[in-house]
Amino acid sequence: MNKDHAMVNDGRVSQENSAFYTAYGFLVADALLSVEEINALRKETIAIFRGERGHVEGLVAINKDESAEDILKKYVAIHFPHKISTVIRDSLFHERITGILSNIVSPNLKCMQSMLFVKGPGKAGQSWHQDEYYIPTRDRSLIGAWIAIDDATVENGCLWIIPGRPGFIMPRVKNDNNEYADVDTVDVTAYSDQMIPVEVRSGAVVFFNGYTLHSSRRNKTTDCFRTALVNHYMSAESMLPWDQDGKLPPTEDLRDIILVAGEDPYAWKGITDVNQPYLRPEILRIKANDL
Ligand SMILES: O=C(O)CCC(=O)C(=O)O
Repeated sequence: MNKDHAMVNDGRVSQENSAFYTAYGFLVADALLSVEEINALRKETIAIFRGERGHVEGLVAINKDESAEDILKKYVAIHFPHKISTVIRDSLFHERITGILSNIVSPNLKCMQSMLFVKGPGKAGQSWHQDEYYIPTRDRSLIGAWIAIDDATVENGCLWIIPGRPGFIMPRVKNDNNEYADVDTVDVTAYSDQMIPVEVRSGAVVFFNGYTLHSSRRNKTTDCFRTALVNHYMSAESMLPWDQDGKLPPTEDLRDIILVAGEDPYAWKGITDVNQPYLRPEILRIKANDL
């Protein structure tokens, strides 16, 4: 594996980048967003968690005197912030991001999910998983665009990736590692010498495939947040049989999507608006009831 081929320079995907993504399931684009764009996202994050952009299920009433830091420290993440924030919604269309996605996924692209992580000091991370376990696409085109709003380091809980894409969804087992918030995980002991931390500077974007094993560890700092916005995309040619683990009625093609590039071959089906923003529970129990 030539790690240099993971780096997308100046937003332009080279042949080496494409081959690397196909083989190893991730790419990193440094400085893809400008300082101004990152500052706007940072400001918006505070407004969203203050409840100033609209209702978020689970967000507690805000005491107006509380500092932004004290408010953010209470939470880990909000799912679907793009439903209430135009700044986050605009980020889905970021040209340098969709340019890369058009190259490695499809010129026709839709987004079905956003997640805004704050992960303050001491907060646990996300256990090993493959995103396609949660968000099934029919053509395995799912991809996360993970925008570093703060610098992400090993200490504050950056992403970890196991390069390579297992060609199948790995079974989930009980998690007993307190680095992670979740009750379940993937048993990755066979890959323990292959895990790499993806340390990036604010403004970088990490792209990872829905089959790529990834996780993030506890934020071990006492004073740093690790804020990141993750937008999930897939090819518009594929249907999306996603019922959110039974939260939504079973469907062969969830149409709560936003077309961000190209054409939507299923446009005739129309669009729905069923997902609403909610606070990610600190301990995630999705699909893990029997563990
Ligand atoms: O940012 C994190 O801590 C985890 C992100 C993640 O697992 C995901 O986007 O699928």
